[in-house]
Order: sequence, then C-alpha cells, then structure tokens
Amino acid sequence: ALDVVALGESMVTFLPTRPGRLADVPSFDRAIGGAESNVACMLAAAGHRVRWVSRVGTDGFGDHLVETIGAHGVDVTRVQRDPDRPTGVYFRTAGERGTDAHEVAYYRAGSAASAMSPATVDLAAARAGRVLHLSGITAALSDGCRELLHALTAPGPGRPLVSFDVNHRPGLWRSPAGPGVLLELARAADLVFVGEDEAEQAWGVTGGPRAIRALLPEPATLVVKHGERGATVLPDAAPATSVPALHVDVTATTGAGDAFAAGFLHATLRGLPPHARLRHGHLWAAAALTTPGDLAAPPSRAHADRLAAVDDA
Ligand code: KDG
Repeated sequence: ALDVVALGESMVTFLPTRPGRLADVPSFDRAIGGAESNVACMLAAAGHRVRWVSRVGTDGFGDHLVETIGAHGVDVTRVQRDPDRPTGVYFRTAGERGTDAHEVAYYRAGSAASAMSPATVDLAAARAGRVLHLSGITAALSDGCRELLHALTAPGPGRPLVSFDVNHRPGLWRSPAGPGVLLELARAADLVFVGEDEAEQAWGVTGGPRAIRALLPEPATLVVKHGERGATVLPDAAPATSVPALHVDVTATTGAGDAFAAGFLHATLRGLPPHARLRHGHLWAAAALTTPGDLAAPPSRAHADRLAAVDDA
C-alpha cells in the first residue's frame, strides 16, 4: 500500500548561475521543480512509499522529470505522456522570493499537465494512498485541473486523507477567482498548510492563526506558517502548538514550503505528536533553505530525530 500520492505539475527548472536580473543571467543550471513532486521525492527519500500522478509531454524534458523523480524512489508508473502538449519549464533568478528582486518566468501555459482533468486522470490511482497531497497551484493551471481538485477533495467512499498546501501564486492565476477557489479547496481538505502572509494576501485575513482558523473551520488540522518565525498547528479539538523555526543562512527559499509539508507529513505518518510534526517540518525546510534548487534531500531519520528532540530533554 502507498503512504502518499502527490498530484501536480512539475517542470524542468532553470537556476541562474549568478545573481541579478533575469535579463542579465547568461546561463542556467538544469534542475527540477514542482511543489507536489518535491514533497513526493523528499518523502520517498525518507523511506515512504510514494506515487506521483501527473502528465508530461513526450519530449526530453518529460523524460528527465520522470527519470529524476523515479530515481528518488517515487512510483511514476501513473504519469501520463501527452504527445500533443509540451512539458512545462521555468526560469528564475536567485533573489529572495517574495521580493521585487525575485523574477520567475514560467513557460507552462498549454502544458501537458494543464490537460489534467477528471476525465484524463485515473482517479483511483490518485486515491490509492493513505494521504493524497495536493496544492493550490494545480487549481490555477486550467479549468480541467481545477475541476480535478474539486473531484479529489469531494467527500465520498475511499477518499484518503487530503493534504492541501494553499500555495497561492498570484502570477499564475488568469482569473480573479483564485482566492475563492483556494478557500473552497482548503475548506474541503483534512490537513491544510498556509502561510500567515499568504492568508492575508489571498483572503485579506489578519489577526493570526485564530483568525485563519475561523475562516477555515472544517479541516481536522490547520498548519499556519509564520515564515522565519516558526509555525503553529491548530487541531480542531485540541490547543494550538507553536514551534519556532531554525535560524539558517538562506541560500534560496524556493521549495522550503514543500519541504516543510513533507517533514510534517513524515512525522504525521509516523504518528508523532504535533510539536514533533512541526519540528520535522522546520528541519526539512532548513534542508531546502540551504540548497540552491527547489528540491533538497531530507535529513536522515536518525539525525532529524536527535535534532527534533533537542529541547525535549
Ligand atoms: O514550491 C516550489 C515550487 O513553486 C516550484 O518548485 C515550482 O511548482 C512550482 C510552481 O508552480 O511554482
């Protein structure tokens, strides 16, 4: 049986070889990105049984994604190949995300993954794990992708625990419906990850974790991230738990949210208590923060367990 199925678009990612404006970067290093496959790869590297469900072109970039993600130990047998649409790619600069200095150029409109829909995706393959991990990025890709997320989050028999990372990417939404769609999807999930700043940007909610919880009363578990300050977990019927983040010298923040979700899911699958889930989230995020690419190797289990227990002693 599978622990986790992650569904979403991945792209070949081009990382700048030097800082500065996109217009000035002369060459790029190839890597891979994709919020959901980042989660899948980290969980598989930590020993979990994981599947990635997606769609890529019949091009070399599609081959590269399938081969690289498969090499992390992720089941890629349900990834479809689309002969008519290309694999998405994107370029970015080195500047810190969330600042004006950070530029992202996506080439993914009309991609193979944007053709995912309830009609093209094998829903049973997506529902085959204990956890189904989704993100709000998918909802922005096309009408079919948005309908797919609604189908996968709808209640019904055989529905796994649905984990949803809001991942609000304003630059991707071509309609003003984004925030409303993300709210609807988050309310239909069982476990939700959202940044405090993201909740303010998308939904205009200020007032911290309690105010966000009031907007999202349904998910059994809500995780509110406060960036470099830490994160709070709000279970529906238990007191909130907050754990500060680690202080690290940040190389690149891209992928840190995915790593946090993966670490939290890893500890959840192991049945660890809320504070340990947050600690693992922070430890895994630290691995991504100190790596230039979107995808990092998780800390070893023994090492992370020792670090997670540091101030329990
Ligand atoms: O969270 C990291 C992702 O944003 C990155 O890997 C690319 O999935 C991606 C996206 O759509 O921005």
